[in-house]
Amino acid sequence: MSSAHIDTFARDNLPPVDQQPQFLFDLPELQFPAQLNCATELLDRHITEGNGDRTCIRAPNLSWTYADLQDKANRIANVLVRDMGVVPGNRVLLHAPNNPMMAACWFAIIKAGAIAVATMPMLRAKELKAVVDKAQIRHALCDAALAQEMHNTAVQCPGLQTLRHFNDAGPDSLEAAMSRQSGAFTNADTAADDTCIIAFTSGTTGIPKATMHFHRDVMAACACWSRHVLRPTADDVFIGSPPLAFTFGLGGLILFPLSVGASTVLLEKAGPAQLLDGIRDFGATVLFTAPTSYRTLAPRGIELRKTALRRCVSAGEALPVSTRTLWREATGIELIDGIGATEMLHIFISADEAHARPGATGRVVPGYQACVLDEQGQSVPVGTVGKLAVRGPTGCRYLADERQKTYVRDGWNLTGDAYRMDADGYFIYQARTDDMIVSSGYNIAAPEVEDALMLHPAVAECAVIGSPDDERGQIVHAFVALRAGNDGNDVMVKTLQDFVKNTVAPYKYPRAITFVGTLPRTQTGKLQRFKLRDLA
Ligand code: 3UK
Repeated sequence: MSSAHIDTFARDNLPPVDQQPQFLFDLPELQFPAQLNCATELLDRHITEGNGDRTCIRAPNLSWTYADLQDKANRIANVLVRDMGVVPGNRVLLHAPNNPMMAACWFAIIKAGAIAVATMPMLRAKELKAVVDKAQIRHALCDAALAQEMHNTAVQCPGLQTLRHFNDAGPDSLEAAMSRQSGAFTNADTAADDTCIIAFTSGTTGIPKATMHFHRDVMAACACWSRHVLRPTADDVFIGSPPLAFTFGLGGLILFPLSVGASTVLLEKAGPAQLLDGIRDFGATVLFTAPTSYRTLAPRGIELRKTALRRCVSAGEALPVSTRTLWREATGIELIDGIGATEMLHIFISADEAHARPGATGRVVPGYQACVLDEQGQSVPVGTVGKLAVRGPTGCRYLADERQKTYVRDGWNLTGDAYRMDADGYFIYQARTDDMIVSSGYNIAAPEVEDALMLHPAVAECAVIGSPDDERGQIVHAFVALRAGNDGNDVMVKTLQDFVKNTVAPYKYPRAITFVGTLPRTQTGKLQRFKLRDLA
């Protein structure tokens, strides 16, 4: 393999070989050529194969064919290389809400052999600066709507040399520069193991970590979970809420639809109301969003049944049985649950609608191996709770980070999740390993208590943590958001406590209950239990 990177920063900062996970390429679809540019496979290939006229990206008042997207991406790639001085291996910051121009910029960066570092639109200058510093970024493409925060960042980051704004009509805009460039571009001849994206972990705690993924990793995600579990066709229309800066969104809204020549709907705002409108107006067939969003959308089941929606994917956090049932009863669609991680790029344990088992995330995705380990790193018997370990064609490569040694042990990726596996190879989620509550010597998984509470009709959302307690070490403490029309009083506390005692083993009941209006969540829809710990 010969690297196309002139700037060798990514390769220089890979974890030492002995700290990297073991990679598996057993499947025939994982035999990648030495030179591989994933933009050629995902985008240009369709034009070469005569499908340039097919719809690729849709958004309110906009529709681009594959040829349109290629033209935009090529022009931007020319701007990057000729105007901005980007060379292969440079990192390019991409800051925008999900929209067509952001997708075009993403492809332009990959085509140029540079490394896309996408960031969530809500990030503030302080957080953006941390990204720029960590990935040593000199070039940025930013949506004009986020110009103010980008400006505040640039002021604090002298290393940031070039910046262009898009979705902007001004004379200095990216669009103006694009109009002066050709729509032809020869993609950088990158090695399959050249880094093409640096993804920051959304993180529910602590300092964000930067993960590096290669061109072949991007294609592997398409070849494994998407090809074997989702099985989309060229006629599918994808839609969803996760930001493209979150690899769940990148896969679900760009990589997987484009890998099969399907189309994707990009929405800047994708709350339940916008999703519902989008599903109806664009005839979406495949939906990607988080469990909480399925709960909010479920009451609109009658309208959803009239749409073309056929596949619904849930990831990001554990899917409660009650949410799976709620969605099935409301829409007639069985959810596809899947656990993925930024470190692994995408989903590695999942089940399609025909194989879904309530309470289980699913079975290991073709191309991956998974097992459950004890504290000593030994495999535990079927049914025993332990640490989830996975390996496959993708895996954890933190950029210059000591935490590599914690995530990867003996070639296995340790995701930080407690799981048990049943005799049929289904993996049953328990908790994040740090969300296991130990009360009077009992191990209690926070999500199990949450699932029980969620079954009560008065409960809209809830979160459970272990609060320090002199007598018991920790006690189960629930934070509950009630549905409209219910009062958070002592009677309700007693009602919910009794309800949990009757649903799961009584020792798991929440000894403390705090009523809240909403629960703290990350931009990717993940519960921030650490914020509740501060509160408690
Ligand atoms: C948790 C789940 C139970 C789990 C992600 C799909 O969430 C993604 O990546 P992150 O790096 O977080 C990883 C952690 O989130 N988790 C995710 N999905 C599930 N827990 N059931 C699930 N279905 O703790 C995991 O370790 O933000 C998800 C695809 C790409 C992703 N990056």
